[in-house]
Amino acid sequence: MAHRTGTVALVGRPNAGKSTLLNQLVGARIAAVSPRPQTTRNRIMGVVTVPGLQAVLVDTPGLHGAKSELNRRMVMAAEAAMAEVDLLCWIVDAFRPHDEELAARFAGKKVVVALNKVDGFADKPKLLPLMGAYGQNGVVVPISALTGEGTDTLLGEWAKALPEGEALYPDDQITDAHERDICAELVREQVFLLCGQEIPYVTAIEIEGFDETRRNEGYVTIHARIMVEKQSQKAIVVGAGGKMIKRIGTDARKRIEALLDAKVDLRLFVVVEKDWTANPRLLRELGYTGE
Ligand SMILES: Nc1nc2c(ncn2[C@@H]2O[C@H](COP(=O)(O)OP(=O)(O)OP(=O)(O)O)[C@@H](O)[C@H]2O)c(=O)[nH]1
Ligand SMILES: [Mg+2]
Repeated sequence: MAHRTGTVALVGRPNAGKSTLLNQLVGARIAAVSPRPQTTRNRIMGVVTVPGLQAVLVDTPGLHGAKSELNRRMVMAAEAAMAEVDLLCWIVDAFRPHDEELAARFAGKKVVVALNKVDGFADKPKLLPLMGAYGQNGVVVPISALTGEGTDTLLGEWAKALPEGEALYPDDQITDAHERDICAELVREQVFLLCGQEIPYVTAIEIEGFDETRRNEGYVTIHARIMVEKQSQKAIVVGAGGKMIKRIGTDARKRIEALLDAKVDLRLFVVVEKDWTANPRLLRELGYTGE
């Protein structure tokens, strides 16, 4: 078969496992993953290269009924990605009932359905009714984004659906995202994992400094601002005696060190920016443009 190359958007509901699949396929943590819905806020690009196929992936925010300005821009970013790609890979959670609303929305589009989280099903025949229902939208491949089960079959189905073409990226390139932006994602991920209540949804990260003058000796220094909306939220992120911010810093640093393959000095500062989630100028500065 001729070599295939094309763009694939990972789309679906919040929490279905889109970012987990991106990380699994590129073999690194470049997208934030958490048990909370609406973890992803922007499009994140990844490249998967296997014999005969190069797929340029776009991880997108989950499709949901957006209310706030930030959420509206998240959904816009997902829709913009969907309009531009060769193929949609619709990630669905095998633990949830058939999603008729999105099925109607994707009808007639070129779609491969990834029925995700099947590692949680000891009894695989139980998946058959769901596979039948989603089969109306396209080929259905049961996968586990977490373990990688089924992902080879998924790539095979993508290859069948993508156009012929030569690879566009070197085979060791996994993303075009800037390292500093991925670092911001990895800090934000820890806020999603460690902070309760509304905190993740009022937090944004800005990398203020990324000093790699000693990178060849294996050291990188990163200064990041953790932005929240109110003083009371700042108190929660800092935690009693600075405990929470310390934990966020330690856990994020480990993941950033793995990404950069260097020792990292990660310095975090928590700042209050009143109502940033509704402020168009700040949203734009933070890269939440809806594109
Ligand atoms: N058991 C199991 N859990 C999974 C699998 N894939 C994802 N998860 C879990 O599902 C949760 C959501 O995963 P994400 O990858 O953040 O989901 P997402 O679709 O990117 O979500 P948003 O960014 O909020 O739209 C996390 O707790 C993951 O660990 C899987 O194959 N098996
Ligand atoms: Mg995500």
